[in-house]
Amino acid sequence: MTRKAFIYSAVAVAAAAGALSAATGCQKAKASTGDQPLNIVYIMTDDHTAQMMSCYDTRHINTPNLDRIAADGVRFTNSFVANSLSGPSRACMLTGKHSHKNGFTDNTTCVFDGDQPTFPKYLQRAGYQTALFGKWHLESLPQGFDRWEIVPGQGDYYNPDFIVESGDTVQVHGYLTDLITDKSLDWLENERDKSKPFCLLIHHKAIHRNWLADTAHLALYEDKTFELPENFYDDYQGREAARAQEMSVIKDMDLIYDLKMDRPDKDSALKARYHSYIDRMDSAQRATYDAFYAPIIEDFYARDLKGRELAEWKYQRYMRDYAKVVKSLDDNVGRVLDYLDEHGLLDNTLVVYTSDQGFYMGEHGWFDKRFMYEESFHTPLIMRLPKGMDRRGDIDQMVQNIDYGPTFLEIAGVTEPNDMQGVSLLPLLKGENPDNWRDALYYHFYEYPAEHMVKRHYGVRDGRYKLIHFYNDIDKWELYDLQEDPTEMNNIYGAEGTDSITGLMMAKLKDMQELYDDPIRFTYPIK
Ligand code: SGN
Ligand code: CA
Repeated sequence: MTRKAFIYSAVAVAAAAGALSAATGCQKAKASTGDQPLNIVYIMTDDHTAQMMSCYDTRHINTPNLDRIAADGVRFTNSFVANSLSGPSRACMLTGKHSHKNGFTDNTTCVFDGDQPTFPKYLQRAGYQTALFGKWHLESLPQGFDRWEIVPGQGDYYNPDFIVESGDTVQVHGYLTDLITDKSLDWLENERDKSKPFCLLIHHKAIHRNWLADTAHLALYEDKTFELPENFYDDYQGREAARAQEMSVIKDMDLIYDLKMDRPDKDSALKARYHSYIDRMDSAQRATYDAFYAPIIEDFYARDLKGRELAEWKYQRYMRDYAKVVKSLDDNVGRVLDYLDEHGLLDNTLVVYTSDQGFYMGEHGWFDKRFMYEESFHTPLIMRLPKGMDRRGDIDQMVQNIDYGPTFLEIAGVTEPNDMQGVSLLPLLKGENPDNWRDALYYHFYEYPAEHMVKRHYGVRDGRYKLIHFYNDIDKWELYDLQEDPTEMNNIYGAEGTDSITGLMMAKLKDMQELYDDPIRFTYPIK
């Protein structure tokens, strides 16, 4: 294959022009759907992946309340993030911009510049009451909210601390998913100015590592055997960056911290961290917790599992813990829906449920996220629609978390000019099928070297193909045909017969990097 022969094709140029007109917000500034401005309830969870929501995937667990949202509205089947990590995703969502534009590229080195424009600030200026409860993870304090309470950093599942507006930290007794919901409902009922429209952001820590379930749900799923992904024992052939990661269920899951096999005579790298979390429990919580795990721990060490038996035992425990944490989340989403219903707010409120990114549930043998591969590039996105938005069922257009801000602004009728890079989804919610919808998405991940050791990469995905470039201390390209190889096991970059599609995808990538003005770009044509 002669790389210099790649042609910057007319097709790709035309596609880029379409993406540009969409990205500059050509549909902006239409009025909202009715006379009264719509309320927005935005529920964002952490690391909740579509494989663990029954409205997307029925193999593993039931999530009846999440399914209610999808049933009364829409399910996006091609919903993605721009940078699959918590802080970066939150910054993209708030600003409507890719990471290089909002400045928050990774969790470890960045502090969010809270002075920059965000959708809550625009809504507030337009007369909305704005509030935020839960995980924030942007290092600087929130701006643009009439009311907020956040957890420090990742937050704690048990008896967590909250940072309140005075800057003080207050410990609250209970389980975090319940508490975030309690605070949100209390604001809706007792604190907001009911004469104004509102935008409420409910940001859960769940289902983040290390998947500590509410004691009330510990017994769930213990009899269930979860189906093992077919590529659980992936050997990463032809994918050097995938081989280099440290997020393997087999190798990197900590027996104590992740899998709770704690015993005084056992040690592990993350045992101290585990104790810093479970030591927050009060004596009643701890007694229930210890009583549940004691027989599992004894059985585990007595069996002395090895090889695939040990690997699959780890996978089953991981799946069970994650599923138990989802149970609290689903119940609490149900509480919010019930409140809105009982108070006559559903007809006039858009309810959004999404996550800061997707997650691996053993696919490629992994937990965690970060890669541009499908499971973590995707994020679930379902919306319960108010009166006047008639679309129901699946929306298949490619959407990204930079689109949420433009959507909320258009819904609120905000016409103030802004330089957001996302596109309003409102036409899709109204049942329109814009023919200039974007035909490709851009992705860029930066956090390396860091935990889990996923190398820096950027890439482009269209409806069929995905091209990824891993860079920094590596220079490797990967190309996937998602139609032929949906689990991305076969990197066809450089394979015979792929020259023209590689050229087309390179051209799309170049267009995207120009369109979004990313200062980190590959040199084209490749030397
Ligand atoms: C923590 C976790 C990681 C996880 C990051 C980022 N380690 O550092 O496993 O990838 O958060 O997650 S832990 O030992 O502290 O649990 S993110 O969703 O917040 O970006
Ligand atoms: Ca996350």
